[in-house]
Amino acid sequence: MLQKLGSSLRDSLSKLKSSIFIDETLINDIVRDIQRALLQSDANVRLVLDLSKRIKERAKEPSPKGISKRDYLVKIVYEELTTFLGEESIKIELTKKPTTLMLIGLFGSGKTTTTAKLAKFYKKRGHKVAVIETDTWRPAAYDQLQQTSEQIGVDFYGDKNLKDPTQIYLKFESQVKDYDIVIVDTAGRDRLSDELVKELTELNNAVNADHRILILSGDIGQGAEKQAQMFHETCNVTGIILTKMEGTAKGGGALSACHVTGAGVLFLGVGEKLDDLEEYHPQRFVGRLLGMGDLETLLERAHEVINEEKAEDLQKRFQKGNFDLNDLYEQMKALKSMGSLGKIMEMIPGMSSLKLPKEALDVQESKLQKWKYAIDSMTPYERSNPDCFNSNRVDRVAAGAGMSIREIRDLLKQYKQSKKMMKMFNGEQDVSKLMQKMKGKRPF
Ligand SMILES: Nc1nc2c(ncn2[C@@H]2O[C@H](COP(=O)(O)OP(=O)(O)O)[C@@H](O)[C@H]2O)c(=O)[nH]1
Ligand SMILES: [Mg+2]
Repeated sequence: MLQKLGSSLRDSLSKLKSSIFIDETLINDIVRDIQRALLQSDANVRLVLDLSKRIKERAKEPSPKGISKRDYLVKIVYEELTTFLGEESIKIELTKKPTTLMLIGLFGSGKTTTTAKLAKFYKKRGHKVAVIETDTWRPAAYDQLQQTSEQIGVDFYGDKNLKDPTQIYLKFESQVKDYDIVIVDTAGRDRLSDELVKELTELNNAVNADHRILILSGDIGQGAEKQAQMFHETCNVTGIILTKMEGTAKGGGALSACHVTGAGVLFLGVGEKLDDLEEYHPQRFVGRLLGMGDLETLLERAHEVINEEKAEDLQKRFQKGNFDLNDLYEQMKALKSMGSLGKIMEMIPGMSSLKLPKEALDVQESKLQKWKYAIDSMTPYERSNPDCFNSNRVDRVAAGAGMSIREIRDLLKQYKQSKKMMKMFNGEQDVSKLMQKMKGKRPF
């Protein structure tokens, strides 16, 4: 996500890290790089100039005791960029039952898709979710949401025969009382026309939603500011979700533009699939952009896919030090269901700065697939006792899996490395120390 912005920002930070003298010329240079990177991401010029001024001013402060000037500057850049792109994470509070969310926005911004993504997000967390389709403008919305709801397993409400959104909502209002969360999808237009304003105002009065969430496409860049203000006047927007953030170079501009409107960004849409939704945490996000890795997000995601029981079980096994090939297999499966390796790599400290080419990542994915075959070809005893492998066993597994001996040996090597990593994870509670240890190590 925002690869270009990320790599330009990382480049300017490495300039900082590798320079011998930290003087005004260097600081100006770095600030100019950051400006360029943000402007290319369609950030507003005035905001970028403000940011530059703050960085330069703070750079004049003497660095606190025990911190080098260089590290202090990295910290300043990190903090100022975080403020620029959102400051604090905000969350949708689920204070009452049902908590109602109404999603609004223009045509094609991603309302219906995001309705389904949110439904899945909350269902996964154990909430009882209902969705209501009130878009009578685009009949396809009904089928689209009905199908995805079925796929996710949440209850869908809608009526194709009614033409008035408010009427549709009122028809189902009493039926959705017992849900934890009700998500109302609405119709858009290609601009905020009088007709849409009238429709939304009426619906908004009827729904009286706890959260009115504006869906904006990230590719409108700084245009987000104006759109957010206009929708705010109509519906008093409580939060924003930026979609299509994975494919646009303008995401940085969109994020900073949302921030100035005062309505915080709740989530980012990062793909067309139902799982492509991320909670937005500005600090972690900037950490990722700057290549500091994001252990927390990674662990959060890992937690979701390996169910709790299994996670506990795995953790216990790691602690006892009897991590075997069965566990490696589970770990690989979990990694696969977390999404593409590329996305995961971005979150592991130290990995993002490796700048692995796309082809290398593809190879890794196919390697995982092969290793799966290999592990399948082993006997249960071998899986639980990987140390038993001699050349006979390696030969047999290679033949069984249709792989070369070298590939099997690679797998066993990988197993040993993972085991070592796991030991490290266990012993170390302090994240910064952990990051130190992980530097230069590659889990895959
Ligand atoms: N790449 C990408 N596409 C998205 C994302 N969110 C929505 N879309 C696509 O944007 C298009 C419009 O989405 P839709 O939900 O129908 O928009 P609506 O008119 O606001 O309801 C669809 O093709 C979606 O698949 C996203 O986060 N990333
Ligand atoms: Mg729609």
